[in-house]
Amino acid sequence: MWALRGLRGLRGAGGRGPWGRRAAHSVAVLGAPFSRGQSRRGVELGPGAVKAAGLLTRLHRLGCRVHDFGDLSFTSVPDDEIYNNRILNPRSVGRANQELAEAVDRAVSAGHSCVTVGGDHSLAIGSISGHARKCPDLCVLWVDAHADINTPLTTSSGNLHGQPVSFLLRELRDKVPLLPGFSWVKPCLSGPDLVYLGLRDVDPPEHFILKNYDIQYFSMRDIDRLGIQKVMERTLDQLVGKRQRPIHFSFDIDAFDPTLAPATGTPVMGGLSYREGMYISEEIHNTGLLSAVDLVEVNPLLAASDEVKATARLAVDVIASCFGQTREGAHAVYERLPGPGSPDESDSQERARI
Ligand SMILES: [Mn+2]
Repeated sequence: MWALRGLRGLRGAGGRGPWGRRAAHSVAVLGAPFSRGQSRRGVELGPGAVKAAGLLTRLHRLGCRVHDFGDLSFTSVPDDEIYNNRILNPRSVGRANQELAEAVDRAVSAGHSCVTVGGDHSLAIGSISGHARKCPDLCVLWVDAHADINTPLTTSSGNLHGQPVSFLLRELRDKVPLLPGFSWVKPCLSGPDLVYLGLRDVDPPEHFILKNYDIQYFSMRDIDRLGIQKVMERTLDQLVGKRQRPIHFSFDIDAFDPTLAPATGTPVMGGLSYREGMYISEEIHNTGLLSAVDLVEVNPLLAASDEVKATARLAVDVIASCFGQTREGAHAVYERLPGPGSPDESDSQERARI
């Protein structure tokens, strides 16, 4: 059983029940203040910023049953030596992700949709692994400027936030060395279970992997060419067209254009517009199959305070759209339009006549 089983069969109905009311989501919100998958200070403050922008209230107002799981406190690993002259903080990243995997597994097993707020994108190793324990047939939509699929042998930065997907793919098993702290990680995805959206900064080895391992991706150029509607149609067709299964939505805030999301560590020009971002999230909601979300890479130390607020608000908008916020409006709590003959009105007219 996975979190949103009750919404099955509502695809195309805007996620609403037969009476126009939304089925309530039960949502666990998990803060993951982790930054050691990359080298810039501040991304561990992301969960605080996104919560300060009103995440819990927004979900509550949408009619979700919200369970605030607080922030994980990750075990610190002293003397985390560089691995193979290249990989930074392997034991810290391995350990934090092991802890996150357990938390996500618990949340999903308790029947919640799990929202992990990062933190850097190395967290997807734990979040997807934990989700897959309960939902082994899950699929992943990865929205990002980057493919994050370097292996520890192809990375040029040594930062593990650029490598999480390589640890998750079965096809790359024999290309990825065992890092200290990673012995618990078991690849849980195959190429066809994954689609990328928003790519525009892909390293040559990553491009080689995408092409040679038959991984579907829609770069920003593809979005320019096809339009976001067609791109989402093809994406969902591949992931859940043949069989319904839980969706893991892994959203890096740097997928957006830096003019919209400046407070992030590796911004790249030419990203998603606000409307494209909302459309993607709304379509994910409309499947009725969303089971877990990662919202990562908001870094409050890398921009001015109003820019940080705008970036965090954008993150909240993405998550809210995943859980039923619509741009055309909704009337979840509004059941009857008052008319001249409604009881209150006739009482007052009666009184007026007397
Ligand atoms: Mn990323």
